[in-house]
Amino acid sequence: MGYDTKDIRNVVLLGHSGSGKTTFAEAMLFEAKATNRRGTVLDKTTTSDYTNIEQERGNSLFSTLLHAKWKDSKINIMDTPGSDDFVGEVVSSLKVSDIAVMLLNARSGVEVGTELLWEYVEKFKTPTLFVVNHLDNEKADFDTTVEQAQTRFGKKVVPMQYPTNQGIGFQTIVDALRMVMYVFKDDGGKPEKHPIPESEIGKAQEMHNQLVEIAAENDEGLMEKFFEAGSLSEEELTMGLRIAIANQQFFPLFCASSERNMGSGRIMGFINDICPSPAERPEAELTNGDTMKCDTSGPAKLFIYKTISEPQVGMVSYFKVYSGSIKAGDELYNSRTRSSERINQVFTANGKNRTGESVLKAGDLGVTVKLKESQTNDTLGLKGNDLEITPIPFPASRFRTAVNPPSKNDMEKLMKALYQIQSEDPTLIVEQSKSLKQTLLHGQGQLHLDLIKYRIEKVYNIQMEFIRPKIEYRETITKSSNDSYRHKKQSGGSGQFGEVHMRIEPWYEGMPPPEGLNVRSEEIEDLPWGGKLVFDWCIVGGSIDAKYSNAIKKGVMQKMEEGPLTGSYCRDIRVSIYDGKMHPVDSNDMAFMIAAAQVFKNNFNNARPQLMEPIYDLDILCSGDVMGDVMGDLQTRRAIIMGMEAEGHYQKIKTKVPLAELYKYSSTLRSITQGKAKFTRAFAEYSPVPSDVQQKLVSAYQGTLEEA
Ligand SMILES: Nc1nc2c(ncn2[C@@H]2O[C@H](COP(=O)(O)OP(=O)(O)OP(=O)(O)O)[C@@H](O)[C@H]2O)c(=O)[nH]1
Ligand SMILES: [Mg+2]
Repeated sequence: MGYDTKDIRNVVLLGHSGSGKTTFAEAMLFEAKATNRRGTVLDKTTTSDYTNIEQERGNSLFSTLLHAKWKDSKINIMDTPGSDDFVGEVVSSLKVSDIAVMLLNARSGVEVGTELLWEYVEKFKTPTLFVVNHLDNEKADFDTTVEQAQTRFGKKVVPMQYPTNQGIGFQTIVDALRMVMYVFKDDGGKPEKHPIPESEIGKAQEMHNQLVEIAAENDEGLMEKFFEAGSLSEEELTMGLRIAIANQQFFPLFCASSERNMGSGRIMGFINDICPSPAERPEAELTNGDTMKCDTSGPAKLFIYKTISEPQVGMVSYFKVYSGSIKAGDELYNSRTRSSERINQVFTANGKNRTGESVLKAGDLGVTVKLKESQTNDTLGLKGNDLEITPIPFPASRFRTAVNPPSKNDMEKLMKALYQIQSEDPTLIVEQSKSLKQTLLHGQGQLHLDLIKYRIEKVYNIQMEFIRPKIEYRETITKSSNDSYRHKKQSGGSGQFGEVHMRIEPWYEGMPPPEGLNVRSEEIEDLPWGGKLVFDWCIVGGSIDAKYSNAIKKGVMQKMEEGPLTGSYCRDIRVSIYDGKMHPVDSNDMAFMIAAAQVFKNNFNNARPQLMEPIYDLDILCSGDVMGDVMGDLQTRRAIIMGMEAEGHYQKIKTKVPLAELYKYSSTLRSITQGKAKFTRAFAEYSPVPSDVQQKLVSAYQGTLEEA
């Protein structure tokens, strides 16, 4: 029959690695009786981390779909990886979730992963609950954790609960909304409800009053009621908090020890009672700018947020029903591929276990298998209604490596496998670089690429080796040069003759016309690899017929594509053709092309050529205590520090660093900061290579030319 939209809750678990998401998910399933045994990460028995590689590593690497029934609700739970390398899994899960649960480790407070995840929560405007977990740890510090959360995420983070005996003996939580004290048995589970002891009543009442105020503040009617009566009924309180949470005006904070199975039941109760159903969130955005209501009576529409191929099954697609309902046997239309897809079966999932369902209604999350061509980010709907849900904004890559090409036969297999993985994981980008003559993989970090390698080797049975990627240099000039070249060849019958006089100058925006020359026509080329070629035809008196100008430009382009210094692309050059000679019989396109290429090269070498390298903007967020190590390391990477600012107990460093110095940066940063730093990077510009580096690169290239 399927769950009604109003009874569905889509929850994503977020948090720095090790904050306890997978253990918490396990506790939720167990408390909701969706499982009859509580697995542990240590024993490799959790429902969520079911893949071999996750169990080998003891970390989540994929987002896993789970679900549990709590009171009236079907709570869909997505347990995500905390490691920054797999942030793609987080972003896609956030896209389809309506509630985020952010776990904090009571021992370490707000961690760098928490900070970065918060940026995504803000982007998606997801209503969020905080859970302070690990309260049974002997170094647990609830107050500091709350304080850090409020400093970083604002005063809208408001505790609903607090522990009275955190640390090894942790077993009691005072709940300021319900005004009771929960006392757990040693092995957790359902707590006993006790009256709040005298000594705690004052504090609990103060917290309760704050919650009442929050409830009243977010609704005019409630506000009036509050002023008149001085309080709110339980129902009104619930209604007010519901509005406050849905509008991101209130981020309630809860207590838990997921290891000891304490706290998850109350949080599921809260999710059931107060958190929004998919229909209570803003309407879904469509690519045409419209929005769409989450309504089971609307036209059927689903959005694929994740796909993965399983050895025995083939393609497994995870989706959210955005409108209408989805049944086994439905024939839907994919507007990207313009072909129809049959939904043979629909399932709900608890990790690797799938249960067939007859129907899934609007708002629900589900799984189907064996779709033909549909991928992550595709919308499937009724034919004739091809409105698409806006795609998941996957983050830009931060890591690149090259693949050591195996034998030709294996290379074909490898490329096929890589493109397959890329279609499942949009944070992997496979690039066959023509100019570098290398196959490059762009991803989120060393761990991310290691996982790709693992899958290639284990699933596809192909050996893959990573090597250092080459850098895409650019070549340009720094002064002008005039020269001429005559190409003349006499061999038997008709010969070849072309003579070209050429000036080359460094091009810049708004430069004056070439001095002393008369420009008859100008072509401005935006080069596909960036920068410009400006080609001025300045021939007066017909010394070269204008019909040869194309051939001459071609000769120039040939050299621009394979620059004289290192064979890299050239850019930002103005070429002026001001004189030359033709022969009535022997001149032809080929002759002028050769002459132009040669005079360009000679000119180039005389024009103080300069190698340019890609520079990246690198923004690092690190905890204050590792700042010195991060800065010290940056000094060895030719980095230019653009700015630094404190963000709570974190430091944000803005730098510009040459790409050549960023090889394996993510691993180095992780190891020098023990994981207390994260970074993003984006291409910024090309800038001149220092002369000693240039010399080395040029002689290396000249060496390869001689060998050839
Ligand atoms: N003492 C204690 N240990 C916990 C608690 N929650 C989790 N752990 C332990 O901390 C470790 C990490 O827990 P996970 O549940 O794997 O953490 P996670 O957030 O899923 O980590 P990633 O998947 O790497 O992002 C495991 O060994 C858990 O047993 C807790 O509340 N108390
Ligand atoms: Mg996990």
